[in-house]
Amino acid sequence: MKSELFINGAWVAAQSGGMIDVIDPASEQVVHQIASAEAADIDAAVKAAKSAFDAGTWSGMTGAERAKVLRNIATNIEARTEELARLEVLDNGKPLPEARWDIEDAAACFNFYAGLAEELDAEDAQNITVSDDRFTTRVVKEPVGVVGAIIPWNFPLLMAAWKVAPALAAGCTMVLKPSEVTALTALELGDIAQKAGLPDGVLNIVTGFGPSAGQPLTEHPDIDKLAFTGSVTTGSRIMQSAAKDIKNLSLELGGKSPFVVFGDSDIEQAVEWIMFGIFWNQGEVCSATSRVLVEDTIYEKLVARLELEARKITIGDGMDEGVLLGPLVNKSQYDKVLGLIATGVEEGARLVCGGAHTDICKGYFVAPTIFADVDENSVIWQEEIFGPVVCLKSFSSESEAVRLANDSEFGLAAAVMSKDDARCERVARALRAGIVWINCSQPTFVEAPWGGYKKSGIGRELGQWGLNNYLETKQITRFDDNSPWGWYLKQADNQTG
Ligand code: TXE
Repeated sequence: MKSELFINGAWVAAQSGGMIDVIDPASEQVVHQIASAEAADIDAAVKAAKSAFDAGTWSGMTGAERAKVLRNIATNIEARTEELARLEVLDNGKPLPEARWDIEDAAACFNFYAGLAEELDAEDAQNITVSDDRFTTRVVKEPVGVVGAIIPWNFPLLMAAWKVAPALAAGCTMVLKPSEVTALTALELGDIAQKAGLPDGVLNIVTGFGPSAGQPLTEHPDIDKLAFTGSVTTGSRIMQSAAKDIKNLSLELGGKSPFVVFGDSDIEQAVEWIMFGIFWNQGEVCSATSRVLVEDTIYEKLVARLELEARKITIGDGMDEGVLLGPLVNKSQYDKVLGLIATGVEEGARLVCGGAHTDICKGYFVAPTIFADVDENSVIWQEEIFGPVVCLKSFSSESEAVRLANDSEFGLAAAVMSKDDARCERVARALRAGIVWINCSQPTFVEAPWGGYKKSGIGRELGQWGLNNYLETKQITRFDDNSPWGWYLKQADNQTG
C-alpha cells in the first residue's frame, strides 16, 4: 500500500511529515497511514503539472499517442482488479462484488476516453462557414491546461477515473486530491499510470484534508480548471475560490433523487429497483433514489413487500461472501446517518424497519432503513442522507407525483416506473433532473452524460460531455483574399479627404 504523495513522477513524504490514519470501517481498526499534504506540497504538485503542461510532453502529443497510454492504464487496472477491489473494500467498506464493478468500470472509462482522444485528431481543424467568404475560419479543440481535481470517498477509484481519463485524453495535466477517507486506490493509480508510460508531472496525486490540502489547490493561481465531486457546502466554497481567478469549473454535487412508481407497475420489479436504488453501495451514492413516490392504489402493498425484502439483506464486512450491505465509510458519516434517522422519527415519519445495526459489535453498520408516510416538508424528505435510508410517500395523480418529485433543491437523477410508455415519457420530460431512468434506477454508462440540475451541480461528466469539460475551443480565422480589405483605410481616406 502506498502512503506518500506522487509528485512529478516520484513518491515523496509530505513536507510537514504529517500523516492521516486509514481506518477499516468494518473493524474500526487503523490499517495504514497516508501523507497529509499541505499548501507547500500542493504548490510543488501544481508546479510539476504546470511544467509538464508547458513542456508539451503530453499536451503536444497526438490524440492517438495519448490513447496508447490511456489503454495501457486500462490494461494495468484490469490486471490488478482483485487487488484494487480489496483495497477499496478495506478503505470504503463496500461489498467486494460491488468493488469489482467499480474497478472494471474505471478500466472501461480509460478505454472509452482513449477512443475519444483518437477522435480528437480527426475532429481537429474543422472549417466552419462564416458570413464573409474572403475569410476562412476553423475551430480547434485544445486542452484547458492544469486541472485540479477533488474527489469524494464513495467510489474512490471510479471517481478518480471519471476525472483523470477525460482530462488526460484532452491533453491536460493535473493534480488529483482524493478524499482523505479513501485514498488507497487513487495512490495506486499513480503507479499504474507511470508504468503505463505517462510522462512525469502529468498526473500528480496528493492526499490530504479538505481545508489544508483541497483549499490551497482550489486557490492556486496556476490551476486553470477545477473539477469537483462532493457535498454542496464544499462545492459552494470551491466555486467561491474559482471566482477569484475566473477558473473554469465543473461540479457534481449531492442529490435527493425521486423514484415515481405508478399503480400499474409490477410490484416485484418495483421493489427490486427501489432496493437497488437506495441500498447498493450502502446508499452512499449521489444519484440514490432516496425519495420514493408510490401511487396510493399499491402503496401499502409495496411498503410491505419492500420491508420483507429489506430485512433479508445480509449486512457485514464487505470482504465476506454473500454480504450485500457493508459498513458506512466512517464514524462521521455513521453519526450523520443515525442522526437523520432519529430526526425522521422525531418528525413523525413511520419507521418501518432499520436504524443502527448492533448485531455486529464493531464497525459503522446501519441496517436498511425504510420510512413510510414521510412529510414532504420534513428534513428526511428534503436533505441528502447518503446512507441506506429510503423515504416513501403516496400520491394520487400524475401531476401530484411530478410536483412532489420536483420539490427539491437538487436535480441530479430521477426514476419513473409504469407500464404506460406514453406516461413514462411525459413524466421523464417533466422531471427536473439531469438523468432520468424509466422502469429502472441507477444504470450508468460511460457513453452517456452525467450531472445535475439545480444544486446538484454544473456541467456534465462522462461521454463526449466529459471530454469537453477539459477542452478549450479556439477559432482560427484567416483572411484569404489577395485584394486589400479596404474598410479601415477607406474610412481614414474619407475622413482626411
Ligand atoms: O464531503 P466533502 P464529506 C455528501 C454526502 C455526505 C456529505 C459530507 O451527503 O454526507 O457530502 O461528506 C474535499 N476545499 N457527499 O464531508 O467535504 C475533501 O477532502 C477543497 C456527496 O466527505 O464535500 C474530499 O476530497 N476541498 C458526494 C472532497 O472535498 C475540500 C460524495 C469531498 O468532501 C474542502 C461525498 C475545501 N474547503 C459526499 N473541504 C457526491 N456528490 O457523490 C473538503 N474538501
